[in-house]
Amino acid sequence: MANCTNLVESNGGGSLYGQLSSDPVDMLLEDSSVLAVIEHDVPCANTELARYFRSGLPCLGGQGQKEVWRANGPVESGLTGVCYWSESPDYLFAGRWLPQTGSDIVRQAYGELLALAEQRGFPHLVRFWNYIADINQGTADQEHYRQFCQGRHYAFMDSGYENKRFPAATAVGHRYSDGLVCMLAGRAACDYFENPRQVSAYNYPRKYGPKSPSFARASLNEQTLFISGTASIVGHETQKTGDLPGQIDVTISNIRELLNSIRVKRDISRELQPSMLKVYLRNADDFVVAGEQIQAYFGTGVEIFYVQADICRAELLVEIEGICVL
Ligand code: 3EB
Repeated sequence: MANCTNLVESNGGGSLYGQLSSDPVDMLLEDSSVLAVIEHDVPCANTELARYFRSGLPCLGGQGQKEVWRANGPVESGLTGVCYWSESPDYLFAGRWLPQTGSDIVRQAYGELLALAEQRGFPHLVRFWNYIADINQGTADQEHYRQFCQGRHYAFMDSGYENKRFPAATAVGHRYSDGLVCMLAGRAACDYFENPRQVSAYNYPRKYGPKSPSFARASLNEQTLFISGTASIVGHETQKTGDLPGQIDVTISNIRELLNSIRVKRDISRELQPSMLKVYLRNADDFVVAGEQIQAYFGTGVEIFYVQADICRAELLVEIEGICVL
């Protein structure tokens, strides 16, 4: 491809590749090895197409506006109910639009996605990306994020998923009316990891909402580690409210500690470095300052992509997700 940066060069099994691209969507979709294109910097609205999704998140910096997930052979795609899906021999990617907010629609959407993964023979959840409309709108337990967490919790319970099988995830917000849930699932088992510095999200106390968030801090599929959206949270408490550089420091320390604990568990001697980071900033104006701080920390070996997004707790200014090849 002409205009691509690799997110995952190879995952050991060599059958899933992630890239950032500035190629036109039509050109990307002509390639039958493309599992999914997620375009940023365009409104989040139902594309009515399999393999093509829109996040609703403005781009701030980095190479290209599209995330591209590819398999190493032709993919099959289709529509089941209202879930758009595509699959390679090893992976299923599916997207389900959310025409409104609230717990019930999320429960239904997640129920459909989990059933699809089961039916098509991909029972191992790798990663979810959730793009939620007006995520911080609504007060107390009616806040859209809390309603989202409640619906997701019930769907996982309905489908018999235990905490220990929750995958990595990100849940961020935009200002468009449609929400979107994207799911990556695999045929092969994943390992799921928690962060020693953080209370597991599924054990967060009641004060954060009626049902705790259902996700793991990282999923390992073959040799690819998917790091969940990570923020300035230690234990379960937000750190450095109102202090962007402080939040970035805590977030990076959290990622470091997560990677180090995985390194020790897997008996790896070298330090683990992410190959790609995606940075979500609440305030677009913070891009230059945040970019300098994050770039200075990670240097040039890491591909970093910046988008504007609302983050699930109103006081959080930054969230960082990533990929690391073990
Ligand atoms: C946190 O650690 C920050 O609800 O799916 C990060 C990643 C966050 C995923 C989710 C939420 C989610 O609680 C927020």
